[in-house]
Amino acid sequence: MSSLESTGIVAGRPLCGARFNGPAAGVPSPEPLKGRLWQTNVLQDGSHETQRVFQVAASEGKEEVRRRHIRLHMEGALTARDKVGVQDFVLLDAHTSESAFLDNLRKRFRENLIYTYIGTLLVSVNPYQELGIYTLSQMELYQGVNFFELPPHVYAIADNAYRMMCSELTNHLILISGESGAGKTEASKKILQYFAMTCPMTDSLEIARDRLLLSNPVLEAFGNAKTLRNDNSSRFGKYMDIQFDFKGIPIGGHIIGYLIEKSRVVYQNHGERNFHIFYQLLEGGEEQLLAYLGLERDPQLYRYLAQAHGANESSMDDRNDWKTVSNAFAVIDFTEDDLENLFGIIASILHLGNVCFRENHQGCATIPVINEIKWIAKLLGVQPSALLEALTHRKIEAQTEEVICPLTLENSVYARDAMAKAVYGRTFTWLVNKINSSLVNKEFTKKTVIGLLDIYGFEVFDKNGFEQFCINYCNEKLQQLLIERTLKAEQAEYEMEGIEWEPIQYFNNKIICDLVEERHKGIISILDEECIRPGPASDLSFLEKLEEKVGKHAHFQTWDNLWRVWDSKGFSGQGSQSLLLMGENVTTICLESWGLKGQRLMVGTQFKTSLSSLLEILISKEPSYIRCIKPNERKEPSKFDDFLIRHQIKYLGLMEHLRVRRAGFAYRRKYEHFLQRYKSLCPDTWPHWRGPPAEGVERLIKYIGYKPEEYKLGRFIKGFIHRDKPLCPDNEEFVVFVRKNYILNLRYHVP
Ligand code: AOV
Ligand code: MG
Repeated sequence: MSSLESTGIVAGRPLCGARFNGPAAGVPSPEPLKGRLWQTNVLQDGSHETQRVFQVAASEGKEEVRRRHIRLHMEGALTARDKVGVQDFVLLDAHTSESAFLDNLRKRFRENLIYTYIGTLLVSVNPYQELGIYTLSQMELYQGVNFFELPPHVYAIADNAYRMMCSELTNHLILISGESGAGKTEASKKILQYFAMTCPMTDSLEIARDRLLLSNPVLEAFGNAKTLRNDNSSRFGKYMDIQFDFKGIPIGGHIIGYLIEKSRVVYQNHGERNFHIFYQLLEGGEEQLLAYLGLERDPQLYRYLAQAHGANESSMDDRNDWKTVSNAFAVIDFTEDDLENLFGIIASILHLGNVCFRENHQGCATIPVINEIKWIAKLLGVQPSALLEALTHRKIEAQTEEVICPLTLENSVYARDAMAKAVYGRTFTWLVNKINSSLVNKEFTKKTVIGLLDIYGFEVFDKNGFEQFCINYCNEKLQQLLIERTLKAEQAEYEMEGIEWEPIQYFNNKIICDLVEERHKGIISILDEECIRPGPASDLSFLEKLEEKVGKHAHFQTWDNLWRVWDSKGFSGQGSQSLLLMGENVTTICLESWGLKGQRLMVGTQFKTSLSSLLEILISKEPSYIRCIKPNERKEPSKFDDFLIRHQIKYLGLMEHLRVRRAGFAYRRKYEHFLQRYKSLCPDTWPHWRGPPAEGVERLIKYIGYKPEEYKLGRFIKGFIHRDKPLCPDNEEFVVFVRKNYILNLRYHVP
């Protein structure tokens, strides 16, 4: 038995960072290598199931909990691997099939183990039930612990990002993706809570922490809604920076909101609801407030709430949520005036929806009952006559003057709904800005951030509008980013380093992104052209243009006045991987344009632009990934729908990711850093190595007993490109690659 295969778990704080780019923060150098050892068992396939136990000098109590936890996990892993599966897919047999992948996920799900790693990427399956795994003691457990020492958890991802940020003073990003209802928003909330509860804190900064936490319920009230796929579905994209000072104290934050689904204000699919805030206000609002706003409690009295019949079957506790939101407003510094204005607007929208039109003899729209108009005018502080005119007339700019024309009944209804949507959209933007001004911390100039991205997940309904197109396009872009950074960049790095490597095939969805966004040729460009072309634009003429310009594209199809983009020829013919569907009224929605430095930007282009600036933000940070999976369509606990999950494994590219991870080298360090960190494991290099670092590393690795296939030494490269850092010609680096983190985590000896 080589020294590696023997036992070998060392006490002390974790010795190597879970990720290949560095040690965990606050981790002392490996000098104090004393303490207890734990048995590590090598399984037949050479993998290791046990977790290293180490001592945490600071807290015996915590250590006890951790040890018990690890023991339990160990027992589980060793005696019942068949039952609970493996906690890292990398440990599955060498030629893992999709079925084996699915089996492992299923086994774990049955045991309520919803998290599994693929290397450092976390796969999470929505349990649709409270599991008791987000307690304070769990949070404590994961603090400062190396990735593979405890069962996979979203806290491990959070903690790792935090520690890396603290030690290397770099900005980080936790990118959460998955389809609608897969658990992204929940994961992002758990991460935020983790930081709030575990980071160091001072009295004066407690308020900043509370505001960060409480921004969530407020934004969810206004930006989330019940859909057929998720009772609390995010209807906007959210990117949040949590800012930390140099001591790692959370000091503030900043939020960017992306394209709120405004159409929901006036229309919802059958069984869905409008944004939560409307129901919360009616259900929980104080009598006095409702009287002031002229509202009744029953949602059925309002057209914008009643039409989809979704209000009755909600799992949301609107009354309780109202209390949470009211309390949050107080902490986030909303004044009485702010709230009066805000709820004045929300109430106005409900009144607006109830405005009815009638056709007069000339075929023009009139408003026979003006009760609602009076309420809106009062609440918004406008003249009733101006409002009446805005709803039933439109201005046409003739050459020298403005002409006021009456609207038809149909156009008035459209104007009413457009007004409601515009008002809501702007109110949401105002809300985000207002929250930001309370989160910003001007005192600290030097700060690092951890970004959290929680967007609306991929979704397809029976009826899909322009918003679904944008949402799904956004998901394609994120998938593209993931492919670029994990699959493509990873393989390119091996090539550059001269590491022997058999390329792994993957489906690159760039072709889908190009189809949507390419300049002059993509769908968004075609849409813009159609909208600004003189003469009437209609969905039909747009459809014709699409047929003409992209009709022959392998991933595009039109039928029955609908069109879709999809990937039916996905990676190795595995069926539908990406899908974008489109309903009617595209051109009308896209004609909604607004001024920007004198230009008029179409909504699609605007979205594309904001997405590309989001990607710039994302690319500039060191990423961690959480891939969320939805277990069934019925929002039920314990139901593992093989077909649905297999489909997600495919289009999330998890198998490809696993292949790259498995064949790849999870851990890589510059020679000097590697040597510095592990020199104590070999008498030749301990305490000092005087020769070239590369030789020292070779000596060390041989002494430890790594097999040749377990490590590779990178070649000397001038201008080595490290991930996103630009080529830097003076930076000569040597890199050592080690295949599995486990090797370093679990197998070393005290010399
Ligand atoms: P999403 O963010 O991915 O969908 P959510 O995070 O809102 O999905 O999760 C949907 C629901 O699943 C939640 O409201 C919870 O009831 C349940 N859930 C999710 N994660 C957990 C968990 N870890 N533990 C217990 N229950 C959970 V969307 O915003 O629709 O794309 O667009
Ligand atoms: Mg969500």
